[in-house]
Amino acid sequence: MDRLSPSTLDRLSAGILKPNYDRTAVATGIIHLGLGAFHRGHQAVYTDALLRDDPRWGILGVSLRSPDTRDALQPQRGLYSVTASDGTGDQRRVIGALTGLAVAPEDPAGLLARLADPAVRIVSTTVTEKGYSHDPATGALRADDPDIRHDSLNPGQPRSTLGFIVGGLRLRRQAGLPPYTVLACDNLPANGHTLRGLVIAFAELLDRDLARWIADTVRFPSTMVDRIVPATTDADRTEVSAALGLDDAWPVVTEPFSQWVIEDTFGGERPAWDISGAQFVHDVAPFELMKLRLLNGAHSTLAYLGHLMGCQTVAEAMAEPDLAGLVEEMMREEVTPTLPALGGFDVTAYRAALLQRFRNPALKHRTVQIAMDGTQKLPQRLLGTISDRLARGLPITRLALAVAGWMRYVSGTDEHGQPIALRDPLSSQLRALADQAGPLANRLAPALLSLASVFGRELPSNPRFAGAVETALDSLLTAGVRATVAQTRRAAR
Ligand code: CS2
Repeated sequence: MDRLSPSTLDRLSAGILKPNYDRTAVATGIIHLGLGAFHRGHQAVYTDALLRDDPRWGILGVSLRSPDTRDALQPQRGLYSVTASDGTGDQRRVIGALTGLAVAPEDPAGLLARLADPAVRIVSTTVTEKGYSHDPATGALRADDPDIRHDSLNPGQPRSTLGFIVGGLRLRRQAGLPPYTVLACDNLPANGHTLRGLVIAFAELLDRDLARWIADTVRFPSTMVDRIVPATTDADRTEVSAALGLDDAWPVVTEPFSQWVIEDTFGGERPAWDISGAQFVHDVAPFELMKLRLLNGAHSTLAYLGHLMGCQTVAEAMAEPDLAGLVEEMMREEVTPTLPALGGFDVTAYRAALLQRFRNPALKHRTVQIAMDGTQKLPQRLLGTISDRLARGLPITRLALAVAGWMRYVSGTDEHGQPIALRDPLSSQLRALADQAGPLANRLAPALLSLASVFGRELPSNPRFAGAVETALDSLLTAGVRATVAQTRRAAR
């Protein structure tokens, strides 16, 4: 089969949308750090839809680690397909928004030079939670992070997200150019505000005047991003290529739903992403809190408890009646009352739509993918909700089980004694704590709660929280996951 590329686009199967603009006229106005499936299935799609009207916003897609995406997409000159599937039908579209592909470690100085190009007015990020070199419990910079240490000593050859963002701004300031707007697109609370604090803290390690210039001139709008985009599998490649009639080495397979809410505080011109369906608002916080706590909180709960029950995918976890019931009740009874009111927004319909999205049989979203990096995800997904409820004297039964599910998961073996492969930046620390504590809840729970970068200092010393988590973990370890989920549902009613 021929490869998808500009010269084969005419041979695409009928019914597949393709770029409706002249790609050779598209300039690079955005540099995106973190060229994963999520960016390609979300922000790049919104951008693709406006390039015919405004070709200034092509995207240079940068991978910060692996060359895999560049290697797959370079022969396709950046073209790839996005398939949106709800289980009954597929919509396919070829995206042409990537004007270039780069692998940062191959030429860090070259990337800094690109960042200094005045035509680039936005630098966006999807580098996952752990890509911000911060302490998830507090949002503070981890100055002892090896990449941060390296970048503060070698600012001309950075490795980290912060090193590149600050390095590019430094060159622009030296050249007397205006800065770019920095657009965080990861699932972090107040992601723009958090990234701003980290960028300034890192810049302070290099040059106080630069840090002040950044604080005074650079804009960091916060965003709420939402689309479920599982990692691409070989089966996806085969199926998509057959449907396209052309070989696509790295297609994106996702759901029809997509949402992007952006704080409208750009430093200069910005793409009219609202024309392609994004929402520019004054304050993203209520949208962000709702999404992180309802969608991502439920996702992590389904991932840990579901994986322990033997479910490979979110859809399989949703087919477990007690688990699906527990998650629905947790969202309705425990999470929703902590959310600020969003005028005119129907949160009941939002929850129902989420459960429907989780059931999407076409997605095959693996529980292990969502379970990874739990230490970076728990604070904004579950612990913030728990703190809010404790402060109001409200019960946390189901949320505590979700946290205990994470503890059971990171303890290292499943109910059949099989090892669970842990993927987390703190995995060696987790393993050591779990090994030392052994499989006893009254040792394992306090050991894991001592991780201040995840739980902070206040929460673990709250006896209601510590007690609820330990009780749930004890039940998971002694009665098993299935029985505990069913029992917790009854107890929480
Ligand atoms: C998921 C998210 O992998 C995960 O942890 O919870 O990537 C989720 O699919 C997206 O946030 C949906 O917008």
